[in-house]
Formats: sequence, structure tokens, C-alpha cells
Amino acid sequence: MARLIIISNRLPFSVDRDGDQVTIRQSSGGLVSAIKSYFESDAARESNITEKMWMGVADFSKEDFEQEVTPKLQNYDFTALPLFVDKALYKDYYNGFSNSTLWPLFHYFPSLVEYHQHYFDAYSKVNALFAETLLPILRPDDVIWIHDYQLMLLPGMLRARAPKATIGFFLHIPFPSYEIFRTLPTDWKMSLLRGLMGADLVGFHTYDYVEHFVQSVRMVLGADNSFRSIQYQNRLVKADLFPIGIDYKKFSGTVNNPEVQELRAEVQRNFENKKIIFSVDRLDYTKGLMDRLIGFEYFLTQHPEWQERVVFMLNVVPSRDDIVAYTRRKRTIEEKISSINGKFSSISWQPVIYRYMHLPFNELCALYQMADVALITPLRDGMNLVAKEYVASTVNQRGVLILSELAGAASELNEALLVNPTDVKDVSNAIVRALSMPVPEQKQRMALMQKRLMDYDVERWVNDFLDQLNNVKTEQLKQQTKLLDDSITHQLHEEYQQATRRTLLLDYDGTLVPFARLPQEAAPTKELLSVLSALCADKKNDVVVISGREAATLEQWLGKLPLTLVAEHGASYKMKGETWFHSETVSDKWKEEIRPVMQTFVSRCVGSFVEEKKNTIAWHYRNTHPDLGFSRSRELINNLNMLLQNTQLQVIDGNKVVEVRMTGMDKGVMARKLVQEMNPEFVLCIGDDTTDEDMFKALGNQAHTIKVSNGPTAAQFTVLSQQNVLPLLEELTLPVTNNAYAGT
Ligand code: GDG
Repeated sequence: MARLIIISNRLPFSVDRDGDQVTIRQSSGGLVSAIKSYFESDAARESNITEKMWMGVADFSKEDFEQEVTPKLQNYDFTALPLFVDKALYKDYYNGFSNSTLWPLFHYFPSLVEYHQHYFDAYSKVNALFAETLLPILRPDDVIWIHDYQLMLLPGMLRARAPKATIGFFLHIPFPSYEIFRTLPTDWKMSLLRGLMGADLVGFHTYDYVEHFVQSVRMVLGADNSFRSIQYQNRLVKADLFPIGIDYKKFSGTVNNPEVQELRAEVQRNFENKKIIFSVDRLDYTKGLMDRLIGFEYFLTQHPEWQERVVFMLNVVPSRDDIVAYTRRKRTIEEKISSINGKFSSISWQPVIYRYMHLPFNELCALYQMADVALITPLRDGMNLVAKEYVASTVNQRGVLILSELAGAASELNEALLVNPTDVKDVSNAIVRALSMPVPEQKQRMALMQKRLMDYDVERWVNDFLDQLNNVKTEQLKQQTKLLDDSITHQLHEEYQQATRRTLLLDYDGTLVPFARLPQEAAPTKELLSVLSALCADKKNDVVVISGREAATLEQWLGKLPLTLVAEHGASYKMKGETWFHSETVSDKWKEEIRPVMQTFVSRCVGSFVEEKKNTIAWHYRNTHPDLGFSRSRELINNLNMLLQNTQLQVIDGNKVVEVRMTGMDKGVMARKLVQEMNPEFVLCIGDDTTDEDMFKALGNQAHTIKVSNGPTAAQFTVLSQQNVLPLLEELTLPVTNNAYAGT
């Protein structure tokens, strides 16, 4: 029986105490109804998740929880795991780091960001408190789903103590571009990213946020990615987009609710012959309330024909009113509203109807339904559910949505009138267009948006996320089963010892030695020379170092050992005890065309350089800015592929190197040829690069193939790092003792 453990900053209910009377109020937030409807769906019934638990900070005492809340929760379909946090600590964690550092920064308000070490320390402490509370009760098959920016360190903290746990994380706010994210102090930004990388799946609302996150991980943690898959500390982590949906039926269904109908009639009576522009948001500087009012004022000034014929119902919901940045804003907004009303009102008309309160749900729906226009213009918003709820609520598909292009929802709701929220003319023009839009066009636009929201509703969203989380676990498992563990090493060792003839095919860079900044700096270490000597000393062995390097370098570094050396992927080779053989090069002329192309890329990418070998020419970008190097390498490959069409040359996309060489000359061809000639009973082939994949494929089951480092490979097994290779080779030369593998 698996449990789904949802973790968010707050529990999904609050407790009111009035003297001896204690009542529980379930929150009506999107996440709560999302999870609720998921559990009522077929998908949940078909999954193996049977229990759900919600963890979050409690706004009630421990005593109330035990005596009052627990018995009342019997009626709910989840168990609660409350966290009791000291008030001062909570303030620094929540009002402090969460809402005065992360929130403004991630919404592109760098000037509002407060940088205080004690805020970050409180944030770490509360995240750790979550981890410590959960870990003792965690079961192996639990599925943990952590929500939002208040808990970005938690996945990493859980992973450290529960390495096999299934952990998903979803960020409800934007993930900013790297240029913004990098302004955080190094220690904080590394901790935040390491924290997130503790999850198996990290979800965002939009494609851009995913891209920003992956880029930050690459730049700050140096972790390589292939699209949205990141290999980090030998684990696969996926980042993906899951644009949150709404409980569509809940909103569309209120049209026939009698109380909502009554409220609609009342609005109708009070605003007869007036068009209604509507908005509702929390009081937050990200929601663009001030710019919206300025835009509305500009509209009234530029279009006096609309005066007396339109009202703007501006609903603001109190939020975070103990943070100065919020209270100050309330004042200025209210001043602006007064000034607009003072300037334009008449005896029978007031342009802005302002309310500062949380509207009851039915009233919210009635207003959605009565609004001719919804004016939703945040300066930044992770998604914005209000926009989606408005679309779902409209009666007979009448109404027009004006939406900020800076809200995540804009990437899904293309049929809205998209505006730049700070561009007053743009906002004003959109209002005019919306107010005069013919009904058939309104319907057409609404129908398309409604279909999309109906298809990907909140239930689908939860389903999709949990499905993907499950898929990542399966993929990780596949990678793990390939990992060369003690028992496979034992088996290899025994086969090695029993064989009378053996061939060992070993790549050089990244396999026998770690990568160096410059190719000439990767000379063999003493340890490597001693391991190779020990292998060569055994008469049963043919040891082959097979590399993309030039013959002269291999000769200089390894020429004294009784090895077979293969240079430039097979273009030159020296069989053990013999002299070098260099295959005929038709001509070197082809390099003249490639060289200038590669040189252009050297000047376009600082730190890159060209290496010319006898049969190949290569552009190295290991020492460049990681992102620039990578993107230039894609361009170069593209250019080269076009240039080399219908030639005998091929482009190799190697490990931080792009190489051009003659076709037909690859390590796979050479490896097969050597194995045929040497005719061994035991073949071991180890490599790390794209070019080594040619060997793995060519040898297939004829050999034991091992890839250094994780990632997709044709090899049978993987070892996690170059540092595992020499100990493995050394071990093969020793006699098999069962004790060495005790515990396998
Ligand atoms: C964060 C991200 C992302 C609002 N006023 C009233 C009321 N509401 C309800 C709405 C809606 C919700 O609150 C607001 O959701 P938003 O998405 O607009 O904004 P945030 O609260 O900032 O949420 C945001 C979201 O997480 C989900 O991932 O979309 O970008 O910032 O559901 O209906 N409900 C009632 N009365 C009100 O006065 N009853």
C-alpha cells in the first residue's frame, strides 16, 4: 500500500478557536482541490496509492491538534502531519527568505530582494525540520510530492538520508533566467539547486522556466543535461513542464447554482447598461495592480465615449500584510483609485468599484460570469489561475480575457488579448477592442480556450506529474541495473582468471586518465603505468590502448610498454612488439576546408582551440563558458554537416570536442579487427566517449563492455567514474578470493 505524501508550506486547513469552540476550515486553494479531485478519479483508483498524507506548518497548537483536530479529521480523506515551528523562526523563514528574497527575485523584482544571512539560516532550519519530522515515518514505497519555493532545500535533505525515496518537486512560481538567479550569493544558489536536484522530477509551469532551471544547474552545479534529463551525482533527474490546470467542472458547474444565479441578478440590476471589467488578485506587487489602474485611467482619458458606460470592479485580496513592501503598496493603490474616481466620477457613475477582501466562492463565480472583460495583467506570474477560472466560468462563452504576456498562462491561452502590462497604450487598446468585440468572435476565442482547459484540467495535471515521476524511477532503475556491482565484478574476475587468452581494449582519455584542461597535460600517472605493466606482464594478455590521440603522443607516453597502441581511432596502430603502421591518407587537402571553419569558431568562443592530428582535425571546447561552448558546438556540427555532404568525411560529436575524420575509420572497425586477429577467450572493453560507443556496438556480446559514467550507452555495464577504472583493472590481476566479494 503506497502513500502519497504532499508537502507544502501550510496544511490544507486552518483551525479557528472561539473560546471552547474549535472549527476546522478546509482551504479552497487550487492544490487542495487538485489533489482531492485526483483521488476521486479513475486514475487514482488504478494506481497503487491508497493513502494520502499532508504535511505542513500548523497554525494551531500541539494540544489542539491532539485533542480537537485529530478527531475532527476523521471525516477527511487524508491524514495530517503538522509541523510546529517557533514563531520567530517561522517569520524569518516565511516573511524573510521565502517572501522577501526568493519571491521578489523569482518574479524579476531584484530591487526588492533582501539579502540577510539569518533569513537563509532560518529557511534552512525550517526545511531541515520538515525533513527530520518526515524521515522517521517514511516507508520505502511512499511517493513524496513537495510544493513550492518555501521548500526548495527539502528534496536534497530527504535524499541525503533516504537515497532511494521517490521525490517529486513542483515550483508554482516562475524560475527566473540565469542572469537573475546568479545574483544570489554563491552558497545560497548552490544550496537551492542542490536541494532541488535531490528530487527525481522537478516540475514547472512553462517551457521557459524549465530551460532557465536547466541552464542554472549547468552553470552553477556544472551538471550536464541532455534535453530535460540531468545526470547529477550519478542519478538521473528530470525537469519538465506541467502547466497546472483548474477544476474545470467546479467553475463551469456554478452557472446553474441558485445562489450564484441570484447574485448575478443582483449585479445585473445594479449595473444595468454598463459593461463590467473585472479583476481579482492577492495584494502583491507582482500582480501589476498599479499599472493596471494607470492603463484603465489612460483608457478613460483617451476614450471619453466609454465614460459612464463601463465600471472596473477591482477586487484585492489581503495578503502578506506583515511585510512592508506589501502594506506600502496598498496605500499607493488606494490613492490611485481615489484619484481616478475623483477625476472621472459623476453623480450617477463611479468608474472603479474597489473591494479589499476575500470574496465568498459563489460571489467570485457570479462576478466571473457577469464580467464582460477580465483584465488580468500581472507583471510576472508563475501561471495565474484566475485567468483560467474566468474562461471556465463564462456563460454561453461570452466575455473577453485580457491577459498579461508575462503570466505563465499566456503560453496556453493564446486566444486571449495578450498585452504588455506596463504598456498603457497596449492595455488601453486591448480594453477598447475587448469592449467592442463581436459576440461570434468572443465565442470562438472562448471555445478554443475552454477546450484546452477542459482537456488538461487539474486532475490530468496531478496524473501527469505522478506518471512522469514513476517513469523517472523506472529509468533510474534501468541505469542502476547496468551498474557494475560487486557480484558482476566477481564474475568478470573469475572469467578473466579462467581464460587462457585475453584481449583488453582500453580507451585513454576519460578512461585511463581523467580529462585535463589541455590535451598535452594528460600524461599517464605512475599508478596507471604500474597497472598497465602488471597487465602486460601476464603472457595471456593482449593489452590494447585505443585512442583518438596521435601516434606520436601515444608512443611518447606508452611506447615503452609491451602494448598494442591504436591512434587516431584506428588510422595508425602499432601491434605489440612491432613498429607503427599508418594507413594511407589520400591527401591532407580536405583539412584546408575544415580548418578555417574551426578557426572561426575559435574566435567566436573564447577558450576553444583547434588540434590537428595526422588524420583528424578537432575543435576542443572543454575550457569555454559551458553554455556558449555547447551552443557553438551545435552550430559548428551543423555547419560541418552541411559542408561535408557527399564527402568521405564524418563529424564526431565527442566529449567537449568536435572532430572531423575520414569515414570508415572508427574504433569499432579496429576493435573488431583486433579481436578477430587475437582470437581471445575473454574480451574486456572500457571507454567513456561517443567514439567508444562504436566499439561497444561492434563487439556486442563478444566482449564485456563497460562505459565510464552514467548515461545512455550500448555497453553492458557502467562504472560511475574514471576513478573506478584502475582499481578494477588492478583487481583483475590478483587471484580471486571469495572474501573480496563478501556481502554480495
Ligand atoms: C501561485 C502562483 C500560480 C483569489 N481571490 C479570491 C479567490 N482567489 C483564488 C482564485 C485562484 C487563487 O485564489 C489565486 O491563484 P493565482 O494563480 O491567481 O495566484 P497565486 O495565489 O499567486 O498562486 C501562481 C498558482 O500558485 C498555482 O500554481 O498560478 O502563478 O503565484 O484559484 O480563485 N478565491 C475566493 N475569493 C477571492 O477573493 N474564493
